[in-house]
Amino acid sequence: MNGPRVWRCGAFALPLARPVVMGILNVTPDSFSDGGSYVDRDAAVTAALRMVADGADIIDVGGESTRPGAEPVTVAQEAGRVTGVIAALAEQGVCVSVDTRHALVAAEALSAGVAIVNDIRGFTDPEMMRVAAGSTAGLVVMHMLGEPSTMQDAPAYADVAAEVAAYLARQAGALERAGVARDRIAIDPGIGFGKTTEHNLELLRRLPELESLGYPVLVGASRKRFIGEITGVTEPRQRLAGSIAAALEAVRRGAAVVRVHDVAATVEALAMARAIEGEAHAR
Ligand code: HH2
Repeated sequence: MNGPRVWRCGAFALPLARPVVMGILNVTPDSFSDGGSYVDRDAAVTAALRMVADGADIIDVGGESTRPGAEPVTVAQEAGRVTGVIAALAEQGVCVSVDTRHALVAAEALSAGVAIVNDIRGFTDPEMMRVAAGSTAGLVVMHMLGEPSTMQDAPAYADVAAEVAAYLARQAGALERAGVARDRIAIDPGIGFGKTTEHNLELLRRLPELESLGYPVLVGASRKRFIGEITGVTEPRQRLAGSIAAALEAVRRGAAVVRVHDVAATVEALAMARAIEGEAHAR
């Protein structure tokens, strides 16, 4: 890739020579695919450590579902859901990311020890920008069209890949101007966030255009609805095969980080694909 060789995230420097795997931990009662499983803190920590043992490099902790139609939570509720789990995992040396669009949650998560702030709003909120710039955390700038509650109401683009790339370049540039070192920033097309199935497919197909911006590209396609539309698998938890295909194709087109629910299976599939490419076998 054209970008940095490591992604600097607080105390961590994640090598980008092989794909980085981000395991998803939703501590929400209503997330679309695994909601309700990890509301208990100990169960959440156990599940996260399992993902680390399976080969996850990062655990992405989210306390608010962004599923269209999800129950709204207050910022205090969201912070309360995530901080205990983050602190427990950070204490064990895990590279933890917080999935939030709220500056206050990001600030509390940073105090609890997160190494990465993953903002689906792409740091468009000035307060979020200030919190991020004042930290040493890695930052994921994601593209979303509109707001979660309305984003799937007929999303339209003249050229989806060009518009997403322009947005990501603009937001990453704004972070750099606010003092964030370039090697702390990753960019993400936001699969499913204000996109039709065709938009998602085109973004994956044209991932090299995003990679050429020079930041590591993160892709989160795991279990998403467009996979169900293509494969006919309606139950999100059963979309493993389609999710793995999407992760492999994303990596083949330049993704540096994949955000996934099924860590063990994804890690195995990536190892196999890498071996075929002639890369070193060991992960
Ligand atoms: N997708 C979801 C949430 N956060 N963050 C990034 N950077 N990229 C993504 O594609 C992304 C994300 C949605 O998936 P999930 O967390 O499984 O569900 P929910 O929104 O219901 O919590």
